[in-house]
Amino acid sequence: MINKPNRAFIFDLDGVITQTSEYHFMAWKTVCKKIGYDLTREKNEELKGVNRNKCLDLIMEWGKIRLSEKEIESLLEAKNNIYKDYIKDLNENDLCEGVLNFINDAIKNNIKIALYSASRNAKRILCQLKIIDLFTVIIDGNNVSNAKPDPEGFKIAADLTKTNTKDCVVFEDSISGIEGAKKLNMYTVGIGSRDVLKNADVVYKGFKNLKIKDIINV
Ligand code: B16
Ligand code: MG
Repeated sequence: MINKPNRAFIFDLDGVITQTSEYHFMAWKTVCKKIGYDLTREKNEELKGVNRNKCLDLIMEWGKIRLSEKEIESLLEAKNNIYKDYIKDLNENDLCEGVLNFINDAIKNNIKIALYSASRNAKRILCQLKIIDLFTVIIDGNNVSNAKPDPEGFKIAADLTKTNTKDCVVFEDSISGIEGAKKLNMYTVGIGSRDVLKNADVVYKGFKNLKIKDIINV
């Protein structure tokens, strides 16, 4: 008898499991104001999934702004402090609708659950949401040298769950995350809008009403 292959679901955090992506946007918007740049929602799509330092590099490039190393460091710290203030009361009520049921169903079907988030605040958020124990593997911004759209974090997640990359499904709300996972031929499920996540294999608005059998054969 042929065994079913090992399969893994790799979840992004911000914008997939919880709506902290809005807090990242608001924190960047405040920091951008200080340097005279008006960050639009449209431009913010390009910051999703992108690590903190690279976000500021992009903002400086878009606004043609030059800053000293010291100013950069201080703005990065300011952004993170504003963000951390937004998430200080985050709790299990802040899980996106349906995502917990979806993850629990996947576990019942012997699918490994991994997280790959660019955020260095990821573990703290998983603890606050009280879901950290559901993940077999957690990769965050502290564990990778190359940020999304580089596939490094996705590859580590596949290796640590002992899953072939072709048997991994990635749930992502960012253009950069979808691009990274596609480089490894992982199956990509965009969470958000089809207009933004043009390259995802399928796109859903969220996990409400989404079943595992809509994604893979169980
Ligand atoms: P931090 P994800 C990403 O998380 C966010 O989408 C992105 O907007 C943010 O800049 C990045 O984390 C870094 O976050 O400043 O907390 O380290 O979507 O990959 O879960
Ligand atoms: Mg995200």
